[in-house]
Amino acid sequence: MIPIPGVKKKKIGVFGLGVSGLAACEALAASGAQVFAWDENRAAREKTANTEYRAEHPKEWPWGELDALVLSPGVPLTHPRPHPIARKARAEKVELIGDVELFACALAASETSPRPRVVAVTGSNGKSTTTALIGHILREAGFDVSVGGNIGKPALALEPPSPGRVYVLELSSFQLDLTRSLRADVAAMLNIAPDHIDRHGDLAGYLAAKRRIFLNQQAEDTAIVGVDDAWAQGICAALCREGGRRVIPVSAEGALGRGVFALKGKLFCNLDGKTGEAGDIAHVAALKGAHNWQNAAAALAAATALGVAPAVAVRAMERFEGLPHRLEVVGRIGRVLYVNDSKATNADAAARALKTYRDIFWIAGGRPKEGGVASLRPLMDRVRGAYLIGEAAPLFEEQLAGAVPCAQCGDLPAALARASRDAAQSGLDAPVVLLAPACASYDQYANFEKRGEEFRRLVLAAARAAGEAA
Ligand code: UMA
Repeated sequence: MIPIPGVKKKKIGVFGLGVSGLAACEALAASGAQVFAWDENRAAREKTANTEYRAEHPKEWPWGELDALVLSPGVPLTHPRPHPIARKARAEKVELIGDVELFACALAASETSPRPRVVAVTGSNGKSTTTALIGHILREAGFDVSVGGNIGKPALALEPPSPGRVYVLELSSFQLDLTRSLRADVAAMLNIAPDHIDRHGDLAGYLAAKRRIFLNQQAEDTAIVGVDDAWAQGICAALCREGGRRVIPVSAEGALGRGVFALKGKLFCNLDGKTGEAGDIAHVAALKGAHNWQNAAAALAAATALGVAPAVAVRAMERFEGLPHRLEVVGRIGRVLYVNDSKATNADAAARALKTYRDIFWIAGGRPKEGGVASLRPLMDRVRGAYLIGEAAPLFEEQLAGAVPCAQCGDLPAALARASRDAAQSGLDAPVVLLAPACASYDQYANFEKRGEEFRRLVLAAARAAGEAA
């Protein structure tokens, strides 16, 4: 847990008692603050029953004396409309912050020497893999590393600052919206695809939130920016114009005059006027696909910014095992390969998964995002059948009509059974049953992890029944 200096005897509200809210309560209380906590969900409130921050309705809070309100990232700040608690805080002139802001303040106040450093990663897709990969490379290179943020472990639940420690944080646009003091020694923005527009109002709002990752950077800091989409290119150009930090462009689509790039799985660095090959990751199972090469290029740029030799970083990548729910190879039954990409919660992420394989029996659906899967029609030559589930199923069938045979399956177990049967009977050499929903999970699951876990559990049970080791 990270102690937070300067909050002793301060009165601080915490709204939302999920993992990040509870970590904030814990860190604030342990640092001497008086915490006022609440969550709209009774079960979440009950978790505070035997603590010094026992949940108390905000109507009872001493609003006039509150120094700040820590809002969970899932609580609407501005859109589709501000949550009443955010409106109340603004009316009472109480500052709204997130757990990452408390982390940033704690780090800024830390007297640890040499000071701990922060690598922060954002982007629409690939940020968890890149965050984990950077953590893995730095650990293998001998750094004392602590990995957290949106990837799962809340920033305030990480180990306290120690000399030379490197914090590698995945930051979502929701978290960045609630953070103003973070100074990232290395900040990476991988790519932009319209996502979470409902929460940011429009694309401009989403871009503005993402750009906050570069706030407070200084001359010796590094900004790493993916330049494979027009929006991120715009941000890269603006950062270069602004000056004040080192900017490293990264790409997986072509050679760069300056920057770090991947060509067919080979990684190259050109940071000092000459291009050098850092190594080849085409054979690394956990980094399959062009999108992962972009992640790897960004991770290589981050590692070199902290002084790791490019060849050392690439050797570490070869031992990277990947993350669950991100193109996770669950196993094989007969000739059929099963891949869990439950984290593909939007069309852009699903496109990356579809581009990685051929002869795909594709399970998609859930709660649809704006635009649905219309943009995926050009990839349907790789897909043998689409097995549709959840609220999105009728819309997706309409959008994919004529491009691929679609089956309305209702839920994941039914879709998996049907896709497995069709894949096994297809006579193809290497069919792939791929869960890449292009949707949020909330219509049928608590989160994308639960959805991916059910897929994995069902596949492993089927493998056992078939007498295979998966
Ligand atoms: N709540 C309310 N009222 C609301 C909304 C939420 O009371 O209007 C309460 C809920 O009842 C619940 C709590 O707030 O008890 C949930 O909080 P939360 O979902 O905002 O967050 P945490 O459990 O603290 O998890 C958050 C991130 N969640 C979100 O951003 C939605 C986690 O990212 C992150 O791993 C965790 O902090 C640790 O940093 C998840 C995520 O889905 C994986 N992120 C999005 C994404 O990746 O696309 C941004």
